Amino acid sequence: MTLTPQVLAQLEAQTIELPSWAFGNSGTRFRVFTTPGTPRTIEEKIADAAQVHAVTGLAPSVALHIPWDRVDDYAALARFAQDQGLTLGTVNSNTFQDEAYKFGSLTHIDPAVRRKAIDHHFECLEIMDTTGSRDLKIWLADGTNYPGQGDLRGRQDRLADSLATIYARLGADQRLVLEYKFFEPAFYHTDVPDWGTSYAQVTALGDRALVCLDTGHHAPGTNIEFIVAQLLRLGKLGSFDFNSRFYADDDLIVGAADPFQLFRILYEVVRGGGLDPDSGVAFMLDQCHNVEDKIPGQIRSVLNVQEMTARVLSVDTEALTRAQDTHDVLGANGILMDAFYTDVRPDLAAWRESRGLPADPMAAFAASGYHQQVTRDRVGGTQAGWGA
Ligand code: PSV
Ligand code: MN
Ligand code: MN
Repeated sequence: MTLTPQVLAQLEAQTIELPSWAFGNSGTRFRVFTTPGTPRTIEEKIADAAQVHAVTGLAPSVALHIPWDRVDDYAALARFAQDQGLTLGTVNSNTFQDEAYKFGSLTHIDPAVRRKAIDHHFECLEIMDTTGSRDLKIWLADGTNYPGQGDLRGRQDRLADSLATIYARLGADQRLVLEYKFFEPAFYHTDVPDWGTSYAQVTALGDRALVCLDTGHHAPGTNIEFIVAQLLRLGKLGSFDFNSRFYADDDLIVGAADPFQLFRILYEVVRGGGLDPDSGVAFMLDQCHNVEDKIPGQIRSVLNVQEMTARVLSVDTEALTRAQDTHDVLGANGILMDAFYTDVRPDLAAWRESRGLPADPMAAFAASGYHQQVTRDRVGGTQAGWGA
């Protein structure tokens, strides 16, 4: 075993929240491919998420997206999740699919549209009251396509007002996390493009407002781990939306495109105390599976995060600090790379088995027959899709 009992104890406390929308069909603007057995309801999405947790022990909660996952009875939904061994987690608002929001939502020039968007967030908070969810996640599609189209400064001011109105409604145990994204669907400017803007806006709100970092929302070449280090230093890193990207906001399996980047990000998480259970940093996936099977896609994703966390936890931090402090440039780099290149998979498989989990969760799910079963059962109705 290269993983010490101390490392394993830290890994045991790690949880990663799954996005309900990962289980629906999704695609690009060119085509949404369908998969037999895809859920038609939020209950079916939760049942699929439970499969991920059952074979990994890593994913005990599911994030909702409203209105995609709107139901009449959220208490019943929470009970349903509980029966499946899960809890309902972050509630994601959605002000990006309504005609009224063509020119903005929380930033809109028209107070009636802003009111509508604020009321939508109040609905999300009421859902959270019922489900016991802690976090309200806000990502806005607000922005403009052409220079001069809108007043950048006025939009920031209106955003601040709208967010303050929402923040004032948060329960004592609830938090608001504001996600940034530098482009898309608006192309010239977005109203929360970067961590600095998100930080400025949430700092003005108060202690229970934090930044959400979606790993896919940065320009190519951005040093994301530096942002992680800075936000942890400032006490304002609320949550992660993990995924990976090659070119745009691809929402691919975390750690698939650039495992080393995931390692570097998680190194700063650990370094900054973000893995400590009381740090308040929430680990979530925000992914879509366009051509691969969805449940195995989610299983692979949480395992990638766990595996990379294990490698990070095996960094010889004392030796690293010594090398850094004595300006041993290549020595320090070598210590980090040694951990990155350590294959922890056999250790993790053995540890899983020792906890009553399958050594190989991907194989266990494939052998379970669940996919074949839901393919037979889920006939009729409309398969869930990204945005429905
Ligand atoms: C926007 O690109 C985003 O990352 C936000 O988190 C949304 O809630 C999510 O995608 C929806 O898929
Ligand atoms: Mn996201
Ligand atoms: Mn995104």
